[in-house]
Amino acid sequence: MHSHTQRQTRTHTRTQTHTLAYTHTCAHIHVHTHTPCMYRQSEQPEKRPLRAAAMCLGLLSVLLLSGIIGLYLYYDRVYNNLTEDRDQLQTSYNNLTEDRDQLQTSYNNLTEDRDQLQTSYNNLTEDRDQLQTSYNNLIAERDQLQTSYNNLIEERDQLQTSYNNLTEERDQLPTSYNNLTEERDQLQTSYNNLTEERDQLPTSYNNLTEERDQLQTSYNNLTEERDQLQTSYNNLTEERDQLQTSYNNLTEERDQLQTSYNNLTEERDQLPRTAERSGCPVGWRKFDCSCYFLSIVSKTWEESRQDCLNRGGDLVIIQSREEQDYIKTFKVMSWIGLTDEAREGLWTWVDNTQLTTAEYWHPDEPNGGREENCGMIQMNYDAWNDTSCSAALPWICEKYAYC
Ligand SMILES: [Ca+2]
Ligand SMILES: [Ca+2]
Ligand SMILES: [Ca+2]
Repeated sequence: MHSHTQRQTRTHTRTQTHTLAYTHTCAHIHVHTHTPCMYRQSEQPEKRPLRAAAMCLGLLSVLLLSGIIGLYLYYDRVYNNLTEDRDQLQTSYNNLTEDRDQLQTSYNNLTEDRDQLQTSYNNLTEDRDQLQTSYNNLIAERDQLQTSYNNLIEERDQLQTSYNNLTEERDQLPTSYNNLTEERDQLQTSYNNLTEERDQLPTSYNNLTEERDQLQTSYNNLTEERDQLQTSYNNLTEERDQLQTSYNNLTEERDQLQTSYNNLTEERDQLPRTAERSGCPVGWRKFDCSCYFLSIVSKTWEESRQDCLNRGGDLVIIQSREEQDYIKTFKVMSWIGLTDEAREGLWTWVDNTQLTTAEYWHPDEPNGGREENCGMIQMNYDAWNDTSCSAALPWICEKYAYC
């Protein structure tokens, strides 16, 4: 109905426009041309435009009135329609408001539910994490239990083996028991024998202790003797070494002396007249009215005397301080012709004269008694000492010369 009303409005407006255009055409002709509307050239020229204008105004008024009425009807209907639409809209608005409030309420409820769900979700997540941890712990415990179970299985198998071994040993035990009983009886017999021997042991122990003490004493004595022998051996070894050295030195000296002797013999043969002029043989030295010979080797007192006798003299007889001082210049510990071999304490020269003075003896000499019966030049050469006649010493011969 609304669109029909609009269509009527447009048709009415088009008709009104056509009418206006027609009216305008007449006015136009009248205003812009000096030629008047010549429909009726018989009418008066002063009344015709007014009439036409009145007619146009009447037509226009009719047309305007009809248009206003039409518009009034049209807008009244439109107003009713709008009012109806507005009420419907108001109703819809109220419904929508109510729906919005319900939706707001639902939204709030949903928000609250969502928050509760979020809280529940967080709690569940936490519970899940705890469960995961517990699960992991359980897995670890299960693995440990599995390991323990395996160990227990292994131990059980070992125990089973041990049990089997023990069972076997138990079955063998009666036999072992019989053997042990037999051994025990033998041990009892041995024990009785040992008891008897033990009773005899104190006596044996005492005997053994005594023997041990004797052996200890013998051992100590042997140890002491061994030490002494070791010391003696060491001393003997040292003495032997010294003797060997002395022997070597003496051998060397002997060789040198032999050489000297040969040289002197040669000189003696070449100088016989010189020796004879001095009044002493070659190799002898002259002092006062005597010739003196000093040996270059060592012999016993008796052998020395015999050598002097062979040379036409005898062991030296010291009869004065001057002669003693001369003998001192020889600087040799040597035999002299004095002895108490025939009678202890009675010192006699080799010419059988008796010693008449003691001034040449060294202090405390003579002191040898029957052990020392021959006189010698003492170690400082200006006094005498009595010593064993079998000792080996150089010697001094004396024979008288012309003076
Ligand atoms: Ca003399
Ligand atoms: Ca004597
Ligand atoms: Ca002496």
